[in-house]
Amino acid sequence: AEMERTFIAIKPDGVQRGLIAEIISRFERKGFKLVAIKIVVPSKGFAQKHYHDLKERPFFNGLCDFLSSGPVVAMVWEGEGVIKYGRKLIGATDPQKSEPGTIRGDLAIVVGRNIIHGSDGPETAKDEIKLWFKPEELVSYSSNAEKWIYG
Ligand code: DAT
Ligand code: MG
Repeated sequence: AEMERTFIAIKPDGVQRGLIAEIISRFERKGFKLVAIKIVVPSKGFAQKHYHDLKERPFFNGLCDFLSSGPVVAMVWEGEGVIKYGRKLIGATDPQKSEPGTIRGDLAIVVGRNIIHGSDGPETAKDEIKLWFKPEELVSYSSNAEKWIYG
């Protein structure tokens, strides 16, 4: 199995709406493995670092204010194809365009409150995991379910 890791964050709206367990359970039931998790209130400067690719966009300031407005559940999930498939589980950026069955499709309505973040590729996954977690916060372990998930 070609194991990958991706960075997933439940944003302040998802936390405040009580959707932590709902979101974790979708990744967990799929068969992905949780290898790091913490709850933090990012500073605005940290949010700007996280979203640095978007700094020229008109919504950048509001986005960074929002991400730093309350607790965020930061996670690293591991599994075969988890970067790309994690984005599929999340759905399109604009919840109006997200398919039903996706996290944003089922649980959000507007783009500015789309409840979850997921890395968009291998390079951003690596950078975001490094930004949010120290190496020792990532836990490598084997799960007994793996042989039933991957065969
Ligand atoms: P994604 O979170 O799907 O990777 P992105 O990286 O393009 O989307 O943008 C990051 C976040 O910025 C997104 O989750 C919500 C916000 N955002 C994106 N486009 C926006 C827009 N047109 N207006 C307001 N907020 C927007
Ligand atoms: Mg993005």
